[in-house]
Amino acid sequence: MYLFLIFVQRNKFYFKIHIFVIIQKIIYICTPQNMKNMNNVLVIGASGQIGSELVLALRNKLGGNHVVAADLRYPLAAELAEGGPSCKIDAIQAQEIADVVKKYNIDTIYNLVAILSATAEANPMLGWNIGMGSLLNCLEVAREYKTALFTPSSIGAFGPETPADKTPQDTIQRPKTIYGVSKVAGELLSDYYFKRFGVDTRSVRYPGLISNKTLPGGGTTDYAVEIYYAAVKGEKFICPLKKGTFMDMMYMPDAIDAAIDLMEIDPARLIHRNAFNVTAMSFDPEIIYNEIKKHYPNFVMEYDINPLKQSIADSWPNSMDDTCARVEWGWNPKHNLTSMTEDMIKELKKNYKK
Ligand code: AKB
Repeated sequence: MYLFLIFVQRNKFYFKIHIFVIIQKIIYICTPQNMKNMNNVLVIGASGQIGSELVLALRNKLGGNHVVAADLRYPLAAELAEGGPSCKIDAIQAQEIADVVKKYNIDTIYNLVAILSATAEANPMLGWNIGMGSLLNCLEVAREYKTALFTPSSIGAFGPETPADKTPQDTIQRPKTIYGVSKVAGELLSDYYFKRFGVDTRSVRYPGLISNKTLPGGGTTDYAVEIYYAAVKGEKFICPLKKGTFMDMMYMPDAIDAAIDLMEIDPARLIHRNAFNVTAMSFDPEIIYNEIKKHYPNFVMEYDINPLKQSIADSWPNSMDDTCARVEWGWNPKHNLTSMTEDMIKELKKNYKK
């Protein structure tokens, strides 16, 4: 009995966490569901890091003909062009979006058009014009044609004044990058269109996304993808961020689930809309390096700090609290650093031999 009490005492913290998670799940399961159907979906930015995987997942679920893949870069890669309808859309031209929405009787738009943080910082006007221009056009089309709209936000929507650890859902948002400023403006505008016009806008604040299919471009979290490529190719990795720089991260299959699950959930369940904190893991360069070294013991990483990326990373959270997403729409990522690393290496090995 005495030993049992010591065991309970030592593990009290973990018991509390388990009970909390179980209560969340019970609340979620017991609340009646009235799923929102997506019938015909338009993905704008289909060739990008999220889009190229989201289109395939949606086609798998809804059928190829029900998912239109659109991008400025046209024609699309064979995998996207062959599985269903595809077209060229310049998201800065509202009429081009409206024409496709009309033609295919679209009820849900995924607007994935964005210039990532580091690139946007090098050309702020471009970052703002592309991010806000495409969003405003999508919001207007969504209002006119009564479609739902998903537009990702980011951990970039937070800034140095935000609590860095377990960043709450509702907190200070004073980002110091043009990317972050446009993400906060996007969250506010999307909430505005919901409240003022009833447009069904929904969004998540994505952390760094790690994919084995499409490379990101110009983001602050890109190192966490590039490090896997270096390891599998047998190259030395030069890390642009300092040891101790913690950021939230997520494996792409979880990011795709988030984008689909949120758009399907009964709207009556949503207290928040734009945008939900979602995360799957938080690590610094040393932690991911050591995880990869379990597979490649001779893998070498050196540091050459990129001051722009470092300053951006320093202004972002170390780890977010995503309880609201878990409670309101059942967010529950499947991958942690260990399972992601195993899968990344397995998949990349198919294309790159050491
Ligand atoms: C970036 O690094 O800019 C993006 C993001 C976290 O939004 N990956």
